[in-house]
Amino acid sequence: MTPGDRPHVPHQEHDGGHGQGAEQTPRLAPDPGTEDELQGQGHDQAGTHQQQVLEAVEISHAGAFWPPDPTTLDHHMLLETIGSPADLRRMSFADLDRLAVEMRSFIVDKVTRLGGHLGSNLGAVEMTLAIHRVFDSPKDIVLWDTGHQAYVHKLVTGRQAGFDQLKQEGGLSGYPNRSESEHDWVENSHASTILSYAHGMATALHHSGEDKTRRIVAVIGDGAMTGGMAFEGLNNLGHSGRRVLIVLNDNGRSYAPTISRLSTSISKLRMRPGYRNMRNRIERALAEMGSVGRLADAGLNALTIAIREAAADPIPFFEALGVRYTGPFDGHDIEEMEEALRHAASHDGPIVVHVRTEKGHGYPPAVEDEEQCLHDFKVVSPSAQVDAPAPTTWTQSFTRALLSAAETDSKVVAITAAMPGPTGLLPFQARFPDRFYDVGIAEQHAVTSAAGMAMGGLRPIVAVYSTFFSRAFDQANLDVGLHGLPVVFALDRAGITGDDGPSHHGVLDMALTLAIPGMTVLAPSSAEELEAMIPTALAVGGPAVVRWPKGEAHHSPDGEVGSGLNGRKLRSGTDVCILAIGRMLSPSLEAAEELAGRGIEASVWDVRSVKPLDSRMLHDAVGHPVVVTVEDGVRIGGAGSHIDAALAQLDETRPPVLTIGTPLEYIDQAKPASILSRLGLDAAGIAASVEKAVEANSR
Ligand SMILES: Cc1ncc(C[n+]2csc(CCOP(=O)(O)OP(=O)(O)O)c2C)c(N)n1
Repeated sequence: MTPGDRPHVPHQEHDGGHGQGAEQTPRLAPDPGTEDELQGQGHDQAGTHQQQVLEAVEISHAGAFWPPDPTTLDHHMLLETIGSPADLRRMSFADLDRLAVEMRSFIVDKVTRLGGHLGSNLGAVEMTLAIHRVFDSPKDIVLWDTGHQAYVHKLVTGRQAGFDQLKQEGGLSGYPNRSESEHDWVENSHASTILSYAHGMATALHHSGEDKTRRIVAVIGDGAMTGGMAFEGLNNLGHSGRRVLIVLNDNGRSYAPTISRLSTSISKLRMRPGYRNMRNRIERALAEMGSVGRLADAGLNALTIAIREAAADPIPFFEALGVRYTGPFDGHDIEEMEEALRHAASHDGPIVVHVRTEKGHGYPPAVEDEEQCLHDFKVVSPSAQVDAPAPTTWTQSFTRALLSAAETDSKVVAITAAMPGPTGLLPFQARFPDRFYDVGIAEQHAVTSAAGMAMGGLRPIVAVYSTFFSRAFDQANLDVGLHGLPVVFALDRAGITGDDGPSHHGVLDMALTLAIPGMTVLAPSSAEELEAMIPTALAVGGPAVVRWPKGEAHHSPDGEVGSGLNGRKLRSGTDVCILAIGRMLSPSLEAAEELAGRGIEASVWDVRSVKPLDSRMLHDAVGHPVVVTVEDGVRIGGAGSHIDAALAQLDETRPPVLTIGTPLEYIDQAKPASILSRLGLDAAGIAASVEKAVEANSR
């Protein structure tokens, strides 16, 4: 298979691979339990999944490295010898454990200096090493769901040097990236897609006849497993019988503890040694029976199901779908992982290898971070004064507005798709635990669930990043919009977000939400405006969006805010009317100042409500010789196009309208300021565009 423009990968075999010279039988654990224990376990579902996962398998502390041993912190001797996965296969298990320590110290060092995903990567070290020893990438295809946990994969595939530019402009991506390596297949960051990719690639291998010689390994976290697409992919894999090995990396967490009964049930079942040993004994007996045993192996799943049913166990979810299950295994024990993977690799069909890991493993600041295990690490700007109070973020303003709305109206509830911390909902959760809903990484479900809540009389606020809202467009359009339901979408990280690259920019929400009939669309230009707009959005009585950018909030230039759905004029001039959307007000005002110095007098409006538009503002705009709209989302189909259409309706002979926004292209990672400047969306760029438009019109 050569998907897309992928170079064809030669199919050489290697000694350490799953296909040749590899031990095929599972390692058998000592037998401390009996079948009676299997019967005798309680079925209490209480307690968090995280606790149960932690209890399910005794995890190894190999690879723990903090406080650092100076001999390993300063020198990455083994790491320096790793240029490709083949180098791992020459190493002893003792050296691999030491390599894991080196990798952790390397990752902590780079990520704490440059920012990036930390806890997720520290937890995936041994698992990744085992995968790359057992499978022969890129002949075998290793796929990462979300892709935020692939740093070790990058280290193993010859990209150590790139870590000095991790997530920087022109530097190493924080996710797999096809232009970086032939070992990367998917450029992702949106969760729960990998089983679908895996199914598709397995189907392609089937068509090309390569499915007997090449394996597909799909790594997915327990958090990502909560997404609808993951279930759809699993269902299809089980039904089609495609040969895919799924590594379920179960650390019990998304950012916060994972919202999933599925993993909880499985962990409870597997923690019973009786079950595990029984299955191992059956498998061992079948292996000893040779070809007869292989035939009988086909019946093992049915037998397993029967055993579980007899024990009134939780529904064997995977196997009911036709996906074989093995585990759980200690994801920090490379040897155990390898044996589990080799064994699973011999299965001719879809199989889950359930691996238990600890998020942040080996680094106490991450392990002990209850909020999100240092899921991602943000570097504080060196220019920030140590003693100065941290500046208010847009998210913090939202939190304040949300709390205040919830105090006023007991029907206000808040919903997150597995991101309570980043979307600012934790204080709400603490204050109103019964009105807080984390639905898992399930944006589509979140939105339709909100529709149901609104039908039942609640006032749901769905707090979601702009980029992840795209997932739920259909639900917002039909399940909320078509029914005219009062659901408020609180879209954080709208606009250019920066170092997470093309998949994380929030440049589509404006175009998407404006296309939904009856949707009110609000864009605050400041923290104060944001706080004013949440009650406005709740008051419109139908679907409404409030969208704001990432990072430090702007403040209202004159300390004032607008009201309701009105625009607000901040500056008057006769040469041009600038209609600024949301955060673009600030650079637009600066641009107007610059233009005044060049003899061009501009009116500037803070549009505030992009839909409906303030008719006073539209009438004022058409009275100028030129109108310019400025937004930080896609120009085509965005707020500017919408305003242009409204002006055309108002006055057929309207003045020329210049729409400034982001281009229809995938925008690479870089600091937001650098991207905005490149796109002409900073004050200087806006001033230059406006000046050109005014000059062109006066010719
Ligand atoms: C569709 C979507 N929604 C939200 C996110 C934000 N997000 C990134 S990683 C993550 C948690 C993933 O948890 P898990 O898959 O268990 O991986 P872990 O980090 O725990 O290893 C979330 C919610 C996302 N990437 N994609």
